[in-house]
Amino acid sequence: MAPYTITYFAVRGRCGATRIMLADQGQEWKEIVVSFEDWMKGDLKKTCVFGQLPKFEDGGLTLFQSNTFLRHLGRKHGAYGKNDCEAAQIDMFNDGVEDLRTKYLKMIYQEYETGKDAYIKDLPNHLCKFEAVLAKNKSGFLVGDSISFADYSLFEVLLNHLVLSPTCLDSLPALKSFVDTLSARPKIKAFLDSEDYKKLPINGNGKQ
Ligand code: 0HH
Repeated sequence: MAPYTITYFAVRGRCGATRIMLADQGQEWKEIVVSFEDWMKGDLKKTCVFGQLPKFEDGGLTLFQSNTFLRHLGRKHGAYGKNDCEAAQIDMFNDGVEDLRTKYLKMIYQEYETGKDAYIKDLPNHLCKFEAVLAKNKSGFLVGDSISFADYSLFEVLLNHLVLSPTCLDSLPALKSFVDTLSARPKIKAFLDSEDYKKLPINGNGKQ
């Protein structure tokens, strides 16, 4: 039986990075898909600590907050650095990715028609920060010489941005190489090629 369960709407949304991480770590998981109609009944919402999905279960442990899922999996599967200093840096970069994800989601859900062009124009100012980190570290990962949960989160946010603006990495060679390398990891490649991944829209409002 799969040890992990994700309960969420039928989107990649805030579980995109978790799913990619689970796939790359060779883990199996069960998906419970919640329809808009079922969610609106309110019973499930009442059981969610912050009144929102996704929910992540690891045996008897129930978690909410998507970045918490990544941290939990990072601890369990050796993707949280080699020591406390690396772990702190991984937290820092994951928080940086979260800042970018939040800006992206605000644009997608609240100002797609009015704000998309300005968002794309401003994007290099955000992406160049990650470009500098990867160019300096040289290992191909954000921190140290092995993959961490922050790498999966950055990778997934970049995949979404490449859909929004296919040329957004053209002048950012370290980020381009990062995406190419992670996309080619066999278990990630198999997952990204799967119907399970492809059938889900990126966002819940059809914008991407
Ligand atoms: N900080 C939380 C995390 O990272 C944020 C969770 C969140 O925003 O896990 N949850 C949203 C759904 S994510 C939620 O539960 C966006 C996906 C939208 C897909 C369509 C949703 C249709 C259902 C109405 N939202 C529902 C709510 O707040 O009642």
